[in-house]
Amino acid sequence: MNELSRIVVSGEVRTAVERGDPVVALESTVLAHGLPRPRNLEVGHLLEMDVRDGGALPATIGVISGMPTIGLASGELGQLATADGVMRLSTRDLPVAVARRADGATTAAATMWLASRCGINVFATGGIGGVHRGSGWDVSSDLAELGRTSMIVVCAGPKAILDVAATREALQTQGVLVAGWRTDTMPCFYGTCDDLAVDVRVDTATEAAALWCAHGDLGTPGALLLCVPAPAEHVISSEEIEPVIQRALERAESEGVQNKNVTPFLLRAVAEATGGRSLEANVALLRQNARIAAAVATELTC
Ligand code: PSU
Ligand code: MN
Repeated sequence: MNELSRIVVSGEVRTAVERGDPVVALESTVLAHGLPRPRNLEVGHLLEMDVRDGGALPATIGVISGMPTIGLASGELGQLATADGVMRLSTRDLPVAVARRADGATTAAATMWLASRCGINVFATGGIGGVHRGSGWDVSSDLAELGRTSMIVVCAGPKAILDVAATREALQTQGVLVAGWRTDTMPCFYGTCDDLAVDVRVDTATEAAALWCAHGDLGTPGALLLCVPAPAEHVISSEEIEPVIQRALERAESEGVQNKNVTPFLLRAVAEATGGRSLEANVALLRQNARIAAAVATELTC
C-alpha cells in the first residue's frame, strides 16, 4: 500500500503540486465548527475565491466518508458545512474517522499534516489554537503540529480566548518561527496583545518566501507561522473584549463544556455577546489571510 493510498487528492491539486504551481491549503473545522450556518458555507466559497484571485489554487481539506480529501469538491464542502454530526478532527483523530468511514472537518493541525503529506506547503487559517486559560492543561494540538510539520501557516496569531502570553511561550518551546506581517508584535485574532514580540518581521510576500526557502535549505523542523494582524477596522480593543471573554469562560465552566467543544463554545458565546462583531472580524481576517497566503505561495521559488 503506498503512503498516500488512503488520501484522495483532487486532479486539479495533484497537477498543480506536480508542476510546482502555487497551492494554498484551507481547513474545514473553521467552517463546520467555528462559524454559524449558513454563513460558514458562504465563507468556505469566499476563501477559495480569495485564493484564486491571489493567483493560487485553493485546496480545502476534510474527510468525506472516511477518505481524507485534499481539494474538496463544492458538494463535499457543502456536506461538511451543513450536515449534523460532522466530527472535529485533529491529527490524532484522523484514523478514527477513516476506520469508521465518517465525515469529519480538519483542524489546523490535521489540515497541516494532510497538506504536507501531499506536497502543499502553504496553509491559511484564522486564529490558531494554543494554551487555554486556567489551570486545566488544555493545550491545543495545533502547537505540537506546528512544531513538527514544515509549512507556511498564515494566521492571525492565537485566538483571543486563549492565554496568549503562554501560547507565545509555547510556540517558542516548540521551535516555531513566528513572523509578523508588517508588525513587530504578535497579533491575537480580533483582539490585541501588543507586548508579545515576534521572532522576525516581514513586509512583503517575497521576504516571507525567502525565509521559507532558507528554512527549507537548512532543514530546520516545524512551521513558519506568519501572523497577520486583523484589518484595523475589525480589531476589538482588550477593554471591550476581555469582559466578554471572561463571561464566556464562566459560562463554559458552569455548563461543563470540555475538550474539543471548548473552542467552538467560546467563539459562539463571544460572537453572541458582541452582536456579531467578532464574527465579522473572524470572516475578515480569514479572507485577508487567504489572500496573503496566495501572494506568498506565488512568490515561492524553492
Ligand atoms: N480559526 C478560526 N476559527 C476556528 C479555528 C481557527 O478563526 O474555529 C479552529 C481551527 O481548526 C483550530 C482550532 O485548529 O480552532 C483549535 O481548536 P482547539 O483549541 O480545540 O485545538
Ligand atoms: Mn483543547
